[in-house]
Amino acid sequence: MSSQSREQSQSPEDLDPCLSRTLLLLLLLMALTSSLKACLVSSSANGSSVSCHPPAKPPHHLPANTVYLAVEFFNLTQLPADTLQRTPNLQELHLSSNRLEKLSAEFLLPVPGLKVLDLTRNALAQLPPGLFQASAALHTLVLKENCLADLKASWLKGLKALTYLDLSGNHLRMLPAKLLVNLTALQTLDLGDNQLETLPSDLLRGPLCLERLHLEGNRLRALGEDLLAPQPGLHYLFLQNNSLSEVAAGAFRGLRELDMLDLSNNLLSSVPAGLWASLGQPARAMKNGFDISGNPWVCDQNLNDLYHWLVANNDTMFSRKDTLCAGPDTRKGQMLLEVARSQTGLGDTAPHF
Ligand SMILES: *[C@@H]1O[C@H](CO)[C@@H](O)[C@H](O)[C@H]1NC(C)=O
Ligand SMILES: *[C@@H]1O[C@H](CO)[C@@H](O)[C@H](O)[C@H]1NC(C)=O
Ligand SMILES: *[C@@H]1O[C@H](CO)[C@@H](O)[C@H](O)[C@H]1NC(C)=O
Ligand SMILES: *[C@@H]1O[C@H](CO)[C@@H](O)[C@H](O)[C@H]1NC(C)=O
Ligand SMILES: CC(=O)N[C@H]1CO[C@H](CO)[C@@H](O)[C@@H]1O
Repeated sequence: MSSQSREQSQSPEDLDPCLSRTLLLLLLLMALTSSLKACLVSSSANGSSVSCHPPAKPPHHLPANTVYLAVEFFNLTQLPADTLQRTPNLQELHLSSNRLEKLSAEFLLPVPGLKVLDLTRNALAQLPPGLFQASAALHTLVLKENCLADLKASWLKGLKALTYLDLSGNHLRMLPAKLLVNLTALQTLDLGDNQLETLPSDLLRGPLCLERLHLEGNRLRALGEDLLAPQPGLHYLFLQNNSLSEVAAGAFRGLRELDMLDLSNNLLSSVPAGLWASLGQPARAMKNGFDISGNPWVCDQNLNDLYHWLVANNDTMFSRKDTLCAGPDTRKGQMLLEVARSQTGLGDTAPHF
């Protein structure tokens, strides 16, 4: 059997398909590697989409009808000044994961129809004033994970249609009061993972209907009465991972639409009575949940108002097991919700003060 099969495998009739299979594989491999070295270009009725990632080389020539351009993961420190000169129809530009330090003020002038600009993970420490003077169509601007430390309101001039602004993961310590004053269409603002210690109290005057506000991962210590007042339509509010120890009694007063609130990992030991009145049951269901875990709650009678609110809203409470009392000594380590149940007469055991 074995000698026969060896004989067979050496016969010319069997060598042929074997060789051609190897050749085919080789050709396929060559085609694959060469296609990896070129940008992907696809066309549709709307125009061309060009997508470049290493090991391809950044593109030299772009089709004049390019509507979508991605040049990502190249570590480019700069772009040729005329990059967009011959692509007047461009709608989306994705430049994430390069090392861009600067953009010229004229960079976006040739592309007034641009709707999306993604500059995630670059090295921008500032933007040139006037960058967006012709960007009246831009609705999404992502500047996440750059080196912005000090914003100027004038940088954003011209962004009449902006609905989504992501400034997370920068080095922001302060914000100018009028930063958003003309961004009337803004729906999502992400300021998470910066170094903000305070916010201008009128920061949110400007947008007519903000829906999502990300402030998590900063160094905020207090939340005042005024900040959120101009945004009664807010649906999502993220304040986790700050240093909040004080929240004003009226801080959430206007928020009649809130579906989600994250206050976890702060320094709250108590909150004023009345804070929760406009949130959750019976006013409305905070349907996407709330999280107050990771705070050093002092579970005494000062939390009575919170106890009642918690019991009424227990269905959408996140991280119950991590929402614990840090004091007084007799309650240390107990679950806040259990204490709330016992204090409102709903628990199995009802130790009173
Ligand atoms: C073409 O543009 C229209 C309108 O902007 C859009 O709805 C459609 O999805 C686009 N088609 C492609 C293939 O990008
Ligand atoms: C970009 O830099 C990263 C980190 O230094 C490196 O891992 C990656 O290979 C670089 N990419 C290119 C295309 O040079
Ligand atoms: C807002 O718009 C007004 C009116 O067009 C203009 O005078 C002002 O400079 C703008 N402010 C900012 C910060 O863009
Ligand atoms: C909060 O901070 C912790 C520790 O610094 C981190 O592990 C976690 O991912 C952060 N969570 C959010 C939601 O930012
Ligand atoms: C999920 C959950 O525990 N829901 C409870 C909320 O509180 C009411 C009344 O106290 C209970 O009936 C629910 O089961």
